[in-house]
Amino acid sequence: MSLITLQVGQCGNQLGYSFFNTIFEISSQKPNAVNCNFLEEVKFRFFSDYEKENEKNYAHAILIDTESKVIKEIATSQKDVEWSYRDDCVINVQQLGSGNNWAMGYHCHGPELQENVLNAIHKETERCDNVLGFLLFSSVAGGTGSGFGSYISEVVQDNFPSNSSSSITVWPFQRGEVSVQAYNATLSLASLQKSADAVFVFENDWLMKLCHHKMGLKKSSLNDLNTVASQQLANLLFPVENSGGIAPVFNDLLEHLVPHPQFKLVGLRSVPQEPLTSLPFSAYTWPGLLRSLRRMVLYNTVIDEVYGQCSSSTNITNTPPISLANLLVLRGRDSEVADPELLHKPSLPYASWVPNALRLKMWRHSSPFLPYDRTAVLANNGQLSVSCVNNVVAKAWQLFSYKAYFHHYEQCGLSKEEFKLAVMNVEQIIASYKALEV
Ligand SMILES: Nc1nc2c(ncn2[C@@H]2O[C@H](COP(=O)(O)OP(=O)(O)OP(=O)(O)O)[C@@H](O)[C@H]2O)c(=O)[nH]1
Ligand SMILES: [Mg+2]
Repeated sequence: MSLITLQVGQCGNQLGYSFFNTIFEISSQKPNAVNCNFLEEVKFRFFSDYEKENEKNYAHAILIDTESKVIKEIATSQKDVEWSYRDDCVINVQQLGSGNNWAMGYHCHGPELQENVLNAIHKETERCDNVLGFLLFSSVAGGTGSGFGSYISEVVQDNFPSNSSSSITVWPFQRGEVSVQAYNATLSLASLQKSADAVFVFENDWLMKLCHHKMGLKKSSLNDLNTVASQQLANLLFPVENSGGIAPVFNDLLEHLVPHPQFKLVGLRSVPQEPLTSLPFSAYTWPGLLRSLRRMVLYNTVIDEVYGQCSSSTNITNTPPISLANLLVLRGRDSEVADPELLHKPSLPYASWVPNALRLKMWRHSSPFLPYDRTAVLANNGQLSVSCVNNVVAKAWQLFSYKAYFHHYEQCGLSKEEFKLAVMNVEQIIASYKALEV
């Protein structure tokens, strides 16, 4: 039962590479009696079996870019690791990228490269016993990851309708380096909302904050941001146990987290957050970790700062964010005795139409994650992830009202009507989240 990853554009490829490194490193730990099955299962979910003749495990991944630099760099650093991407899983046109232009990625490179990408995906699916679903890694700010990524997501939906597909999207720094990032992000989300089953939102500003805190770094590189995001994602996607029978899998996760197709935005929060160097002096308890997560949801922050000091000013409604669904994954010692209801004490606000029994699910595994005794990651679908979308669409509309840079998009085949429709669709997503009531 495997997940196939599609890495698109610079960010998609760099984050994807970091993700596979994280998984491989963890799954290659020395097994003991408790975790040997778990480690095998982790590897099996993301890598092929060990191939003796090549002395490698191969990642279930397709690499896609419209310029060569990043994929070349990955190929070079691959020489030092024990896993690899397959040569026939690389779709790399030697061009100059998509120039931070969603329309170039979507309307030009998309149709041109669709067949190559589809062939590579078909080959990879044939190498897997059973495909659980697709994960599409990309940034929404550039041209290739956002535009070509949107196109591929639609192609996957059309060609593999019985498989789930989720988008792992990186949201740009608010004071971003790409002047048209608001156009690209708006167009991407409008497309992904239709083609993906869930859109996991990783905001670069939040990741940066986590790096300062978790790694104790004053200045973080994109690589550091990717490590933090990869660890959160791996923690969520690794196998879990179920005492009562069949263990839940990826599609159960999506089914729980996305109770209605208008609401697909999922954000992650995780604890503990201390730098590794502080670990010997830390004693985490499940009640303490769950209370931390609860505060992070309540105050809409990624760091559990001192109680009550973080305002909910980043929230779209200036009140505690309302959730539709939470999935809590606990890993490590005594996870079977942790009480998930601690997350609800006192209660977190939920949308009134979600029945009590479907609001919070908890999954667990006794194997610890990384060097932590106990970890918890919370996947939340709710108002938590909407502020970044709200900011972006407002900026996109402002740019459009000045017709700023829009001719570049028109040259690549995007009409004003198509753009206005995308803005309307994204505004509709925001309005739906804003209208949630407890
Ligand atoms: N977290 C993270 N963000 C990245 C990384 N690389 C680029 N970004 C962000 O992604 C956005 C730019 O998108 P890219 O992925 O570089 O663009 P692209 O998809 O290659 O598209 P073109 O270069 O225009 O063809 C900016 O907001 C960057 O901050 C990365 O490795 N990690
Ligand atoms: Mg690029």
